[in-house]
Amino acid sequence: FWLKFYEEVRKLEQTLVIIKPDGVRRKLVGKIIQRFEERGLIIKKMQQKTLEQPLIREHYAHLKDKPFFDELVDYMTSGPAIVIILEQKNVIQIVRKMIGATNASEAEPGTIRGDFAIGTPENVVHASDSLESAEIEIRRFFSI
Ligand code: IDP
Repeated sequence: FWLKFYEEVRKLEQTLVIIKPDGVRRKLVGKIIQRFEERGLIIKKMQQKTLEQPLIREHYAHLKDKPFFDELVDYMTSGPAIVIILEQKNVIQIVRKMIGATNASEAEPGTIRGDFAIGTPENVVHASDSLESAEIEIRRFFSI
């Protein structure tokens, strides 16, 4: 029993999700969280906070040379966001599929962006895209 239990627990993965300021402003928090719960994903931590500029500049450092970088930083720091750690088997890939493509025009209906987003940078949610970035982002946004 214990060996099986240990093996099941070991397979669990965690990802970092952010309901971005437009999602909070538009009161979509309940609907978005409901989707994750209905899918069977476990909320390990959840906190509302207004994200600080240096944190967001670090988080989006890979985009710092893009023409929309300043607009992106202003948007992400424009009001309260909800940061969430979700846990489940294969949760990183599952949540990336659930949020849909970055650009609203390419996001499939049924995905969070496909149902709620109209453009960029305001695309409602963020989710980690790999095991490596999930670990970094969980530490970054929860300082653990
Ligand atoms: P992701 O959020 O789907 O992982 P990234 O390419 O890492 O996609 O982009 C990060 C965020 O930057 C996007 O979620 C969006 O808010 C913003 N963004 C991406 N491309 C554009 C753009 O062409 N114009 C404005 N904002 C953009």
